[in-house]
Amino acid sequence: STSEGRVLVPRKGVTSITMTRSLALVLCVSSLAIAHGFVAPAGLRSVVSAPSVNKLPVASASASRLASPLSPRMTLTPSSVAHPEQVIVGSPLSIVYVYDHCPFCVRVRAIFGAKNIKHEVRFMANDDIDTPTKLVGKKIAPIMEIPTKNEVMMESLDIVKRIDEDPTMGPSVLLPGTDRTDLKAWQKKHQDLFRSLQRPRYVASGLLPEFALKAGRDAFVKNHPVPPFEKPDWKSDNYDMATRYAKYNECMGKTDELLPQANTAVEELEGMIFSAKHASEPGFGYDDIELFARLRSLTIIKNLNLGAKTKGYLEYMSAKFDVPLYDQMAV
Ligand SMILES: N[C@@H](CCC(=O)N[C@@H](CS)C(=O)NCC(=O)O)C(=O)O
Repeated sequence: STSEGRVLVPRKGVTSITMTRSLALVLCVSSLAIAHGFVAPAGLRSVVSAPSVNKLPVASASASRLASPLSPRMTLTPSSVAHPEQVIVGSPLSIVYVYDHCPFCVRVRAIFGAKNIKHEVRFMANDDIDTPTKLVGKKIAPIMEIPTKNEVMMESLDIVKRIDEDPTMGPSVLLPGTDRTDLKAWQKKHQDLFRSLQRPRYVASGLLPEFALKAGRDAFVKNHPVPPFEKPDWKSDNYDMATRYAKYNECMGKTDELLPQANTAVEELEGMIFSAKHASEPGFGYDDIELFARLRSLTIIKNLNLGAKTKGYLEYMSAKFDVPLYDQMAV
């Protein structure tokens, strides 16, 4: 059991059924709320935790929504962030094949959002080998397809460049990257800490599309070690799935120890972000694509104290890139 009362279980049916029911109820509550105008569609993720959802009557969910003010993200979207005119390039639309949690995938979603290019986001299950293999010959995300041009691409930054520089998709919006070694060093320094916090939470949230089914969760847990394990050892026959899930649960159980460390780590970001509208002094560009994609993952960590500047940056970029944060489904 975790400090949040969640358990990650590899194969037993009980948790899966509970999760499925919870998800169904959450979707019902959310769509009801949306239908009544209480919640913007992005608020679909304002979800109560899995153990308590069964106890929550629909009426009280709606009532609490009414009582609480709109989050800044929801009020920012229409009013404060300028979006270019929507671009529609042919039919069928361009498709991005992604996992929601994947920062490389967020880069690609971000450039489509920043240029306001109408596109389709196709979330793959984490164990889906066929879809990516048919497109590019291996299991990888992100992949971008422009059906009208018979074009398929992988490599996130190549895709970002391809889309940013295509004049048929509107004028370029990105300034070159400024080689932010400070941000890269920050990320490297805290990589283990954030892996320990984020990886179990992606799976435990129960709401990321790539983990909707047990097979997707199993594939992720099998392929992504939690520190201090190294990938080859973790994936080897030295461990079975029950052990791997047990290690994920151990990480969740260390929340009280890890969260204060994470709070200290994110304080360092405050001095590295120039403003909500651009992380680097010259202006909005590749640095923001890369930084937002990385920092968005922090928002899956419930009770993480992001500084005002970092929070403002994430909320602004989330609206500009049209990629929602995890705030309201944080675990
Ligand atoms: N250099 C690639 C890296 C992409 C990448 O590593 N994607 C991960 C997902 S976060 C992946 O697909 N790994 C293989 C797998 O999950 O099986 C890019 O920038 O697009």
